[in-house]
Amino acid sequence: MNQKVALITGITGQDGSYLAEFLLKKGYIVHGLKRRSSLFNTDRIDHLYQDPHVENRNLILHHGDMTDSMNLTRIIQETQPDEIYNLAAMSHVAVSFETPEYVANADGTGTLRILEAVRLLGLEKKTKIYQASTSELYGKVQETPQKETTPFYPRSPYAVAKMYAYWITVNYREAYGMFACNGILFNHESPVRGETFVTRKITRAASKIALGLQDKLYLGNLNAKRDWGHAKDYVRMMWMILQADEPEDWVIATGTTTMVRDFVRMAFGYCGIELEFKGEGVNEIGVVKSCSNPLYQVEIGKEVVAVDPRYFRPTEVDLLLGDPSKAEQKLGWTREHNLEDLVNDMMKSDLKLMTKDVYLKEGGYKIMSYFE
Ligand code: NDP
Ligand code: GDR
Repeated sequence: MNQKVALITGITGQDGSYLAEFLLKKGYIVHGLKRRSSLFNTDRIDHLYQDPHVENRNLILHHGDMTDSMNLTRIIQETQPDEIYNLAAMSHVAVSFETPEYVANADGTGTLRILEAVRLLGLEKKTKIYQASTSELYGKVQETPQKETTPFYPRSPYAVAKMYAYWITVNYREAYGMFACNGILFNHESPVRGETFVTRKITRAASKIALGLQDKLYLGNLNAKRDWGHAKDYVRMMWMILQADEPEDWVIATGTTTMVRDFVRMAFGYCGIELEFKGEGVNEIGVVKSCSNPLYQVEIGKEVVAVDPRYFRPTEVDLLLGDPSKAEQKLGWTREHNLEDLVNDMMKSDLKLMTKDVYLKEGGYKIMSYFE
């Protein structure tokens, strides 16, 4: 049997890296779109890297950009993919308020470029397309929990761009009979989550504070509620969506929602540090109430969490809670990780990472001076 060929845009991101690993294990040839950058940007997929001088590689990277139609069309023509996973996007909601036009171009029109390239190349009947849609589409929510039929009300330039991408995917499916699907994914995280998303910012800071490498964690809205899942469970679902009998749109979520403040509590709790929150709004602080783990020397009563309004968004999404029952019932999707597993996985990884800094601080300077 011929090996299946997949093209992943955004392969260097969190989801792209897990998906590439997943598809390679399934025996796919995986092509990935990667941006040129002045520093190496392939950290998350370096463990999958194959020497370009070796024959029969099954992971091949191509330079490209979602804003460049000709580049995307050429790569699709050359790779003739059976499946395209369109994961590339400027994915940070807060940053999208600062770069709205770019986000419209990369996240919105970028999706059109992929769909149109497939059509122009006459691949409508061969190439299936997965579009990385988002729970941010629900924004100011009209119904809770949110499901496939819940109306959208986007609340950021990111969400508005993704709304265009959502509908153009539906339109190409209906107009040209393409197997093009939206996965409406609720927040999903992992040890390789970008460092400026709230969960990773928290697990990195909790690890550093526990190890005495940082004093305080500054956050924005502690009251926001999110339905957080594990990225590993979610990339499996992306693949399942393209193996379904019919092209459809699917909500992927855990069905539970948690406040940012409680995620903070859980992360510190992993280190045996109990926090107490005092005050309200911009004056709210988190102080250390107790510490049961002798490995971590944090002072009782120390203020370790504070609110900084610079992290507030001009328009916020207060509550997201997804209903994944369609995916569970029709595709048999199940999750292997709950929120506690996720926090543990992220904290374990970040503590390991930060411990390296402790060793470097203690012994590294001596080693460095040896080379000078
Ligand atoms: P990341 O931010 O971790 O990864 C985004 C990827 O897109 C990176 O590989 C990035 O490249 C690439 N990229 C950004 N802009 C461009 C561009 N102009 N041209 C080519 N590549 C580009 O996101 P995630 O992995 O978390 O998310 C994957 C997708 O799923 C995104 O579309 C996101 O919007 C969407 N999504 C994510 C959810 C989540 O909770 N994680 C939930 C719902 C949807 P580089 O590494 O060079 O920056
Ligand atoms: P989100 O994720 O906006 O939901 O988008 P993020 O982790 O950035 O924010 C979640 C919630 O936490 C609040 N928050 C903070 N957020 C950040 N980043 N930094 C802070 O200091 C902070 N303090 C509080 C936010 O206001 C928000 O309410 C993610 C991205 O992956 C999108 O690409 C994806 O589409 C959606 O999830 C589903």
